Amino acid sequence: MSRRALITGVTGQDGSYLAEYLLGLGYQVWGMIRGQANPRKSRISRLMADLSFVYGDLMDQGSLVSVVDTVQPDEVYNLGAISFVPMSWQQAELTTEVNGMGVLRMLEAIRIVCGLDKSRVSGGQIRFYQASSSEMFGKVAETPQHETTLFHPRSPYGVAKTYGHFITRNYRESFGMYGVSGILFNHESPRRGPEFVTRKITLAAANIKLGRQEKLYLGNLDAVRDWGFAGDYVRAMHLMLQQDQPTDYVIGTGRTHTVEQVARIAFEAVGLHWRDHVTIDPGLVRPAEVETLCADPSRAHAELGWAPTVTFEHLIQMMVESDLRQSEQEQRHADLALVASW
Ligand code: NDP
Ligand code: GDR
Repeated sequence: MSRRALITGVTGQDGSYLAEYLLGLGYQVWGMIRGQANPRKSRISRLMADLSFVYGDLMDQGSLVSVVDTVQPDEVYNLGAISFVPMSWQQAELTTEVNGMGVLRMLEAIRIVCGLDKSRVSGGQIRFYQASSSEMFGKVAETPQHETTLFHPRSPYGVAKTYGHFITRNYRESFGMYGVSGILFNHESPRRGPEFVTRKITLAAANIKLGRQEKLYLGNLDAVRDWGFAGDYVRAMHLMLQQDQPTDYVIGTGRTHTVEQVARIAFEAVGLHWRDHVTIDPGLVRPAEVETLCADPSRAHAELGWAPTVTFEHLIQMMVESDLRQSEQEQRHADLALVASW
């Protein structure tokens, strides 16, 4: 019988790549969706026929028990979150509830469905993956960051993720649960939300090239990140749940670039110079910034055999090309609509 995976956050960037990847491996994949107008189909439209859906929300304990009971998964991937860091200052309590308490609720749902029976929980019947984040390192204690680097989160998002990280470890230590946290560094793709800096820049480069946007407003151009390709990172999530012993892993490329370098490469890809189009907006600078992040993924290399396949330059070019295609298509539709209205 094929294995069953439950994914929260299936409508997000990572959820869509993970669902695709697991379907390719022959899994039965269930996506947890929430709210009235869901699923948001933009990222998973091609997978709709192959996915199954269950309704639940990380804010609602009862719904999670029902979801786990219905799906009876072998593996649970908890990717659902409020993932945009600036929003976490505007909605700190909600972010804490979803990103922090939501993890506890899902762990409890697994425990309840397993009948609070320690042997069933620890017997590997349900393996749990928690989407932890390099944002937990925040004001970094050392560079590069590895699995034992001290955490110093700088946003309500990072603080909530740190709770989720430790409660996952605690359930592993308390109940013998197979629960792991992937401490993932920034990963991007053409499916990245337009609010995140790489996609904001690649979309703007495409739109400016096509005359559909005038300026690009950015915050801290000096921020340093370790950016990789989301498609590579979901392979690591799956590998983490296939090990004999559960443990946490740092996933990143070990290479860093600045926001300014993203802008330079993206605008060069459309034959423009970023300085001619970018304006600094101090309002986009965060109350407490994470200045620099760089992964040490050596444990993942050694134990999971995982390595990234897409370089930073290729990633940004891939995103610009996709945004050019999308922007051209939107322009054609707008032109057709104009003609039709004459
Ligand atoms: P996205 O923002 O693209 O997706 C977030 C998902 O969470 C959406 O599917 C959203 O569903 C869902 N969600 C939001 N609130 C709830 C809720 N209350 N209950 C259930 N689901 C909810 O994020 P990514 O795909 O980029 O990231 C996936 C996970 O990995 C997140 O937890 C993120 O914090 C973490 N992470 C991401 C990194 C990255 O660089 N991308 C790096 C490190 C960690 P809906 O469609 O209903 O809004
Ligand atoms: P991040 O990603 O906060 O690292 O969180 P984001 O792309 O939002 O910011 C990266 C860096 O770029 C700087 N920056 C800007 N950011 C945005 N969004 N918009 C701007 O205009 C801008 N100008 C400069 C930021 O200050 C920051 O330093 C992402 C999310 O996916 C999290 O969910 C995840 O946990 C972490 O990555 C790892």
